[in-house]
Amino acid sequence: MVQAWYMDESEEDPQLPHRAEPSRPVDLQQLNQLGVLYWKLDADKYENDPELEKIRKDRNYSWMDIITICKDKLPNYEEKIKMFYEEHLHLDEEIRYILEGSGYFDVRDKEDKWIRIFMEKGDMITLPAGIYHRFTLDKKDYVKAMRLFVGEPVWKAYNRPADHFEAREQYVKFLAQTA
Ligand code: KMT
Ligand code: NI
Repeated sequence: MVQAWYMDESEEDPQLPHRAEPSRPVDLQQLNQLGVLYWKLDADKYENDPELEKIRKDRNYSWMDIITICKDKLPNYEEKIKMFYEEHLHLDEEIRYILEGSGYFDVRDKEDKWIRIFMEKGDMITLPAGIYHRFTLDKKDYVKAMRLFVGEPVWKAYNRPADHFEAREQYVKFLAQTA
């Protein structure tokens, strides 16, 4: 089961859960309506997993690498952490599969409210092109994730506002035609 919820408005440490009170959980159907896809896999067998291979084949996720995000392992850690948490979009899907550790992906809903998605070992997610989002580690300060891409990766992030891009316009249209 995906673990997601609406966030509170507090300006406190972003690495805290920030669950709205009273709690407003978000289910997979709500995420799907935002164009967010989610799978639960067995991360212990990521090197040889027919389920993962099927997803990659079906969705053309031909490219992949593995990134470890923690102070000691990621070059320019502080700078990257800051970038990840700036609200931004990409012109392509953002696809992540958590192999170890955990973190939060935050996405904007249709009313521009933040939904926080807790991602831990075995969780795989696709954020659609054009969705405003951000990422932070949680208080455990560690994640190892597979990054996938359709063809050669483009890491370029456009911080909000970035509404004039075709990918954004397409995404806004997509939102308008789902329930
Ligand atoms: C991104 O683009 O936000 C990242 O690669 C960081 C998250 S990977 C768990
Ligand atoms: Ni991103």
